Amino acid sequence: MPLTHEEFAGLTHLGSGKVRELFAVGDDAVLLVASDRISAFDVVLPTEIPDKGAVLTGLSLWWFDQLGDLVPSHVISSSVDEYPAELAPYAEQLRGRSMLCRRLDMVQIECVARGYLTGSGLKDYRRSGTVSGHPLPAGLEDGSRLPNPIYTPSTKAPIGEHDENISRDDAAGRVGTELAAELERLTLQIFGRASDLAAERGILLADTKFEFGHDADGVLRLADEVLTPDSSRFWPADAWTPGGTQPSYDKQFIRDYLVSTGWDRNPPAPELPDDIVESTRARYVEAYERLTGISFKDYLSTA
Ligand code: Q0N
Repeated sequence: MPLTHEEFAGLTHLGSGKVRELFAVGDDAVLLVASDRISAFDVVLPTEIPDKGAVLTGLSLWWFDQLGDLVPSHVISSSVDEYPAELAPYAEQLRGRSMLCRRLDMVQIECVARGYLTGSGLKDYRRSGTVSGHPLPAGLEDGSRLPNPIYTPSTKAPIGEHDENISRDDAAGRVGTELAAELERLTLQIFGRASDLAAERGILLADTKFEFGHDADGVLRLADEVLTPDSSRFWPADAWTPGGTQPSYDKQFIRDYLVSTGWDRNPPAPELPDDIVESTRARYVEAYERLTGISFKDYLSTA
């Protein structure tokens, strides 16, 4: 069954991403739900990838666990059987793909770390030689590894628009000097730990985006989903060749298929054939299993 917020008619809907939904649970909690929807070339496709929402949720939960000594997370529980009674009617739609989280006061910037140059970072570099005010060496190409990972905060753009990289001074102006410094420190520390671990498992973490917020006690917590292929660029390490677009760990079969159809990249996108759906599903499960060392079936059986 497809997942849209209409299926959770009894809950207070707080917001939607391209492929995720956020609901209020009482006054102090939220429910983050990851659908099986997928986007490519910035368009949500009409075909879902079975279990994608569960894979991304399972990965996020595993990372929150790995990072717990660096920063606390917003997660309260991901065991549907422990959720408040008002969620019981939706238990089977939520199992594996949802997280009950503390309701935070969200920091109003996106915290991005980049280990490799691509996307908006590459665009800014080509215009100015810098990204978020970091001067970079000359001669870098699409996919180049940066001398050191950099922190490139950005604005939170409304859906349909793109986040804009901002300087660290601009970030400090928006959130305050002290918090800006803490966000930078945490973002680079988390990114360093995660990219080392992923690289050991054959996956390059090109860049990633974190969101933070403060809880009712003023404690800064890591929020949203983290270090998933939707919030990050995952590249297969064995195919990395700077100087052009790198293959995507998760979406490359879909991109190649869509290009082969001659689709002009304007909505609506074409439906995906079954073999593309199945190979993409397998890639997501493979990413989960490679990174975590846990079988995806085992994850589902504990959710
Ligand atoms: C929150 N987002 C961005 C649309 C928005 N724990 C939290 N408490 C309060 N607000 C948020 C969180 C979290 N995480 C996060 N907006 C508000 C992410 N998307 C997710 C999907 O729906």
